[in-house]
Amino acid sequence: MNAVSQNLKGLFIGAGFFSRNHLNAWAEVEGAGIAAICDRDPVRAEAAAKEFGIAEWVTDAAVLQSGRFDFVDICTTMETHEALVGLAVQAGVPVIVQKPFAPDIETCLRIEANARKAGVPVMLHENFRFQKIFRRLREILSSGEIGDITFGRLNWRNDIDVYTNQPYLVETRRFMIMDVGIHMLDLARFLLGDASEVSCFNQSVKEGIAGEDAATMLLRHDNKAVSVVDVSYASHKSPNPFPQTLGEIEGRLGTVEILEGQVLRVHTAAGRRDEVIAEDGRAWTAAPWTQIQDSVPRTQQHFIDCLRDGRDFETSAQDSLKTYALAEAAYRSAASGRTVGIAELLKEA
Ligand code: NAD
Ligand code: 89V
Repeated sequence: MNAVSQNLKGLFIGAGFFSRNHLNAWAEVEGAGIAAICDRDPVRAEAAAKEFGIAEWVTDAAVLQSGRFDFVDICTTMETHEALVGLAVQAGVPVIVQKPFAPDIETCLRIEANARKAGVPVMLHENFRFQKIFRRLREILSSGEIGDITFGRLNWRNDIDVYTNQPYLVETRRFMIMDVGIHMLDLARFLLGDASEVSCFNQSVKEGIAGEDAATMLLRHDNKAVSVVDVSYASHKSPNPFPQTLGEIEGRLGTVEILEGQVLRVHTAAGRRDEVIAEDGRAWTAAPWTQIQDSVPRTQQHFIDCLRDGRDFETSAQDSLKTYALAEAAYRSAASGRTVGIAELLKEA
């Protein structure tokens, strides 16, 4: 039962494919609860309200104007985000909004500027950095055990049938970089620091899709580290490594490999050790999605904790502009064959 807490009351928008993970997670989050669910499809809205014990269901997000909500969780696809975040900003309601923020950097800049000018906090629900394995990897890197970071490789390559659950991806022109590349670019910034230049090659491998389903990006980070970020839904391996991000981070004193089975393999002069990151073991998670599902309560708890304490979100809209500028630079690099800097893109605000 989703007992709406005596604390912050939320509106949830978007009872589609991924919403179950958000709604299961909200039942765990301390200090907040979902008071109403909105979907433009009344059948979906009513069914989700019934399944998750949510008192009210509606089909029009204009309910944000009612003054009854302390926050809104927007779990819809990217082309709807400017309008829905705009409604929340107009109503002065803080927002957590699913990735991708918006299809292009211009729209991301517009949404962020509108919210900032109104003083309404907006967080991107970008949950890969909230996966347990990457929280632990960040701790190891911050400890200095492998020294200053010099190189990183992050890859997400599999052939999961993503199209059955998310059919809109077949028609999405900016597909792989915006769907999964954005997770990798945020991870690259989280693990290696901000980046300022991108070179990218895109591929469209699967027949009949509108956009790219594979992308290989080379990043130059501000600390002079270099990273290779590659993503593909057209890579055939058995067992299928979905939804694991694999790779390695190299430093002046050692390396941490990110291996299958959620293993961090730490190599230093002192020797080599494996850290196996265990899943949380929730009743509502299930293979192969568990690694992603476990990150959702952690992401949403971060949003609520920061909201209550008045702290900046790790993935605030303002900070995330640097991730979306990297995605925009990747598309412009793939189209032009040039390396593209993000400074010029962020200046377009
Ligand atoms: P979906 O299309 O299955 O569901 C979206 C729902 O929102 C639909 O039911 C639709 O009717 C509703 N909707 C759209 N516009 C609306 C509006 N203006 N008012 C009310 N309802 C509206 O989408 P999905 O597959 O659940 O994905 C949603 C978002 O989550 C996407 O941006 C996707 O990239 C992201 N996603 C993230 C993760 C992750 O966090 N790791 C995983 C999968 C999907
Ligand atoms: O996480 C996501 O954004 C989904 C995926 C299939 C990668 O899990 O699209």
